[in-house]
Amino acid sequence: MKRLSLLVLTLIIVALLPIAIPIHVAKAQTISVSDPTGDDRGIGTYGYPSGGGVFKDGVFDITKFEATVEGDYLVLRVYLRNLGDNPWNGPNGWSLQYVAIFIRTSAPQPIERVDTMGLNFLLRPDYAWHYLVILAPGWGEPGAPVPAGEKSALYYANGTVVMQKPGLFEAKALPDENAIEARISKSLITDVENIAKWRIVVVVTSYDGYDPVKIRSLTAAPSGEWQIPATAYAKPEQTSKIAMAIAKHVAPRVMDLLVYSDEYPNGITAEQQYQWLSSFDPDKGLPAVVPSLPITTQTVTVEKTVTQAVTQTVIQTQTLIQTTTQTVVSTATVTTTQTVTDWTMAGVLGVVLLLIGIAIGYTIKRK
Ligand SMILES: [Ca+2]
Repeated sequence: MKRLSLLVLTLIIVALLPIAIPIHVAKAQTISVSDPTGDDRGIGTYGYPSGGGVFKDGVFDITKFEATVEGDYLVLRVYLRNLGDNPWNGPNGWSLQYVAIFIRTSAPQPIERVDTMGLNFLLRPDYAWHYLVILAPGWGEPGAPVPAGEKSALYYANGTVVMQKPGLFEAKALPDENAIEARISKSLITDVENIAKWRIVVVVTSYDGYDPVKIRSLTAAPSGEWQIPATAYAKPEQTSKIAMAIAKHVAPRVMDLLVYSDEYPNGITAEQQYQWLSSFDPDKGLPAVVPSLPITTQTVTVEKTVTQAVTQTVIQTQTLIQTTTQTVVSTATVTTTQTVTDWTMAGVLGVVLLLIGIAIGYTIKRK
């Protein structure tokens, strides 16, 4: 009988031990923000260049932005209405786009910047960037980071720059998805566990390897072969201000803009983009500020659904509906999936049972 009890105890301990060993914690976070289509007109008046017939409709039109943590990497994806293939064989898989992603983390940083590296607008101080990711087609070997060279670059606010490098910071096109992807090692950036709390500004414009800052310049003309025609959709009364802004270098060299923040969790409208990017003052030589001041009053309705399962997997879905005087066509979802398995109690139980088994075994042996 005693032998039977000992056998049962031993079997229980053996069964419990394997599950008491691992401590498994898995986390995944994703931000997804959509952007209106057809707003690839910069301040509202820009057209596409005609050069070489390569600037196909939609190549500068952001449709969605995603940030997600995948294993040891922060992955940023900018989706376009049309990637436009790769007419000049950019080594990273695209030729036409210059993508800038300004990141303000939720962690205070000693240095932050509001300049935009030649895009000719400023960020509002509460959107000042800690990191700037510039995604470029990647010509040249060994090459240099933009704007000195043509490789993709990760800038820190103190001026330090990391050039694209396999396994550390990768940039590539996803042609089937009309997307451009950056894959950044977590070792290069902080606060990755809080990406949903970041403030992110995404710009797409036309890449130009012959320009000093690698951004295609503007012309005040209504059409342009190798320059952005800034008055293609302008009303007659707008053209002189745009021409002066180009001359004073305060006309934003931006085709499309997306903002993600606590203030704009579901992105921005085309009208907000046009209004903010048009907030320059050529008479005073002042560039536009994004988002512009003063902050417009908005009515925001928030619907929140939280589902919790007993398996300790938490799926949190937030749907935010924004009502303004303008039509909102963008939506955003913030999904947090967290799987946490706590083996502490199982471990303690296993050890206690093991000690009991040894004690009983010792007692039996003494008898
Ligand atoms: Ca867009």
